[in-house]
Amino acid sequence: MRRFASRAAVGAALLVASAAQAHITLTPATAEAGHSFAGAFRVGHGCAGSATKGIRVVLPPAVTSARPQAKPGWTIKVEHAVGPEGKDRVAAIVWSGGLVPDDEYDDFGVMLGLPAKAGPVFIPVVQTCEAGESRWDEIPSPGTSLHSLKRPAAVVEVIAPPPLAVIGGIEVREGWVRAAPNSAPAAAAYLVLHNGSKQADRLVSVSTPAAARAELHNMRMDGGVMRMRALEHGLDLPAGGDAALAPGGNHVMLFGPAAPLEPGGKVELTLVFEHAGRVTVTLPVRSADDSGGGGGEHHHGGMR
Ligand SMILES: [Cu+2]
Repeated sequence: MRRFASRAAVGAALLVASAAQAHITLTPATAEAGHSFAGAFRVGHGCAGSATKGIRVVLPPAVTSARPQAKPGWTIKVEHAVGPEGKDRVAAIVWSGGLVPDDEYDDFGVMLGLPAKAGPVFIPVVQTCEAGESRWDEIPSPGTSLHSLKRPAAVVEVIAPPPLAVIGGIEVREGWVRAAPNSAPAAAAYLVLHNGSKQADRLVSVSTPAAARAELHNMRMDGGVMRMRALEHGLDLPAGGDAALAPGGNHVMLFGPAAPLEPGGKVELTLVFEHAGRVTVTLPVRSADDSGGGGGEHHHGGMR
């Protein structure tokens, strides 16, 4: 993927520079929106000279999933809580039973589901030492810097990736195709469109070499049953507005995939706009677990 120093990336770099002075940090300090994050809490030193014997990380509800990496010599405890919409979520992870001398550092690995929206995610950490503890739980209020804090929480900056394509003022973002097993008759593709121009536009049609046919669909509840329909008139894109093709709502349906859609694969999708013209984007194939932002259920059974 093409990368450049967006304003968000520069902001993140500043944040990273300041976070590097904190004593428990998340590494890497940035994550791309819409992907799961694999990283570690880095313990740089003990508590005022005393060796570290455990850490407890407290995950905010913005973290949609969390899985610690096994760590030889350490015991890991995962604490659950009831999250948004009554779903079970991981509220805290505790590592104990090991020892990190004050003059050494160590990493505590995690895989986290992060929000799809760009911005910092602060994760408080309590560091327990042979003598005493340190609570890294300060979160800067908007507009203030981490520098001003004595005991800053760990932070990862979620960065919006650059658009997949820009045509006539329309940005194509956050595109992906849900992996589908070999036998699946159809698969779904998602993306977000932002119309930065002053003229309303419309996504008229889609096509792909990866499937026999591609259609714009919508999905809605009808008497307790989820139903899908082709969007006969395409998808409206108001001037200055967004249109999302996302799990549980509007989507691109790929009928008759030419080859199995496996995670790590790519799908070319051509979008035709009424005014802006046509543009081809390459979308990654991902499993539903790696869709970021929690996603929604999307079943293709019961289509009519
Ligand atoms: Cu559909």
